[in-house]
Amino acid sequence: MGRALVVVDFQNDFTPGGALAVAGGDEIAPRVNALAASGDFDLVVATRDWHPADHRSFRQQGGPWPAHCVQGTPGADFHPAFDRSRVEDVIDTGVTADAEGYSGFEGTALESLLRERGIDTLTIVGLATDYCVKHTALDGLRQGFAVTVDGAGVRGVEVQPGDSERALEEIRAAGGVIV
Ligand code: VGL
Ligand code: ZN
Repeated sequence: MGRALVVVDFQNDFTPGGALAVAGGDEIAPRVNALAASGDFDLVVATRDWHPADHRSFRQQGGPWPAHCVQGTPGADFHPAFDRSRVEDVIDTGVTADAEGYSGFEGTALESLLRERGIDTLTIVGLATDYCVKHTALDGLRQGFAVTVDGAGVRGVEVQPGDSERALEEIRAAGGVIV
């Protein structure tokens, strides 16, 4: 009956100045760090968007996004304000050219890691509300985890205004809790 904190893609390219900047993406740091240090979690894991240079989601390959989070580049590094001292595992997503990888569960060891550690309850924070946070939360719910998304610990890309609110609504409709 364990609880995990899942910090999604808190990386330079998703924060102001980055290739796919999320407005206010850096502002989540105090909340993320406080949750990680709270002692409320049996496990803290971080996901990382970790793409090859020819990833299919990039515009030069016909995808929707500017090149971002290219493996080994500064943009793919965790944001410097993210205190990773409590992070036990890092889960990389979208690591091959044709893997979309919006969800931390897609093609990764995240589910088996959580099961091994007896985790049944997830709190999710990070970037971006309307993409990787949303897909990670929905997959977690599908796999039977109780899922809470912490509103102060997430920010969205908002390709269309209202995308983040709609994403949170979808998570709620699927059984998640937004606090
Ligand atoms: C993300 C767009 C592209 C995210 C990742 O982390 O939400 N969004 N790749
Ligand atoms: Zn990506």
